Amino acid sequence: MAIMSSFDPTPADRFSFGLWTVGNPGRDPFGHAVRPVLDPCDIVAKLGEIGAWGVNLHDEDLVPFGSSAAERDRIVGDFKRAMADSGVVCPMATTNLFSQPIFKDGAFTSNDPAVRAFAIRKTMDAIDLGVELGASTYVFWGGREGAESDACRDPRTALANFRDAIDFLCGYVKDQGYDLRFALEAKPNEPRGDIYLSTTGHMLHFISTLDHSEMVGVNPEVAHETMAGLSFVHGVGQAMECGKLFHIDLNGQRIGRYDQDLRFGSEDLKQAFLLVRLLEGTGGGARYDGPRHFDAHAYRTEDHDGVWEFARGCMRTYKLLAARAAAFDADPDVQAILSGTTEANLVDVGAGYSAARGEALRGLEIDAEGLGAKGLGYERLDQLMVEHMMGARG
Ligand code: GLT
Ligand code: MN
Ligand code: MN
Repeated sequence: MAIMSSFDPTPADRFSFGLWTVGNPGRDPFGHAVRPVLDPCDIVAKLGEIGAWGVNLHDEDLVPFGSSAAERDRIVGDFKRAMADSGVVCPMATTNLFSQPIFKDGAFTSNDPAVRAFAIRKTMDAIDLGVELGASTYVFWGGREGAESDACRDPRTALANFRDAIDFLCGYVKDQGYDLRFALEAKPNEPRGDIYLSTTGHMLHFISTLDHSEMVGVNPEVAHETMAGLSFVHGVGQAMECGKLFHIDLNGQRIGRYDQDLRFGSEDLKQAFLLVRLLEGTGGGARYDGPRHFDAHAYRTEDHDGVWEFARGCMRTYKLLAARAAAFDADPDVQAILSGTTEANLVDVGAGYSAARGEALRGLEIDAEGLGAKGLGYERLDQLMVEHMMGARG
């Protein structure tokens, strides 16, 4: 029997993969599929075997578009048996609102009310499917909700229609009595020239305008914020700070490229380290306790063995980084540098303005020149981080 290393995944790690990720046959805009399409039941069995906890899906990943009610029930029945046999659960589901030609100019934001109605109705059915499989998070990625020529639509109208759709669907979930939360996923572009609500920050504000904002959070993706050249760690931190990190899409991405969806940690290892440190809470603050979902796929060079190598790699890298983050934060040299950075306010600004506190601030003796001249030790801190990541310490 193979000896388990502590970096081998177990269901307790809450790692999940979409059917569309490990099931990706390697098609791209320039080339055909390079791997046979896998049966969803076989994917679930294999995920269980390699230590994954969950499987996520779009409606159409499981039930082909246009299936009859009887076909749907048979397919879903088989899939539920495969889940039960493997012990793999379905924590998240979503709707495919981008593949069918009807969605070529958007779904919830289409100018055509018949397209918008079709999209909402499709989502209601897909929510039923997700709940039937046990999902507690429902993702909305509006891949086609955008434009190439902005002359086609006032962006304010698009946002109003998007809001109406989400409000309506929140109402549906409540009316059905489902225990389900929504997670909105931002992306700046691709497949549209520009996509509405392009970053996690845009999403967070949009959520505050919803009728049932308490049941809606975000599903940030590494690749999507990185494409825009933004700090993923800052976006995730903002979502965590306001209690809105409901789900997360982990993968690898280089700035300035198309949406690469690479193996987690395979690019920008330092950002990946800082992200895992934030999610695991080793540097302080609450730990994220939701699913660790890998929205990524194997290189097009791979056969199915390579796909499972890819999946193991995502999970092992996460656990390796978590261990490295814990060692970094336990390092006394790191603590010595960080100890001066988070002291309490000299006057209790968090308690709000009062004339007395304003006066107290004015009365403080502050050595502006001395503070400006003081070195902060961040070069050493960053080098310590690099050395921990490379296994040279701890
Ligand atoms: C699609 C997209 C992902 C989304 C998925 C959910 S589908 O693969 O690139 O980022 O998370 O709809
Ligand atoms: Mn994603
Ligand atoms: Mn992506």
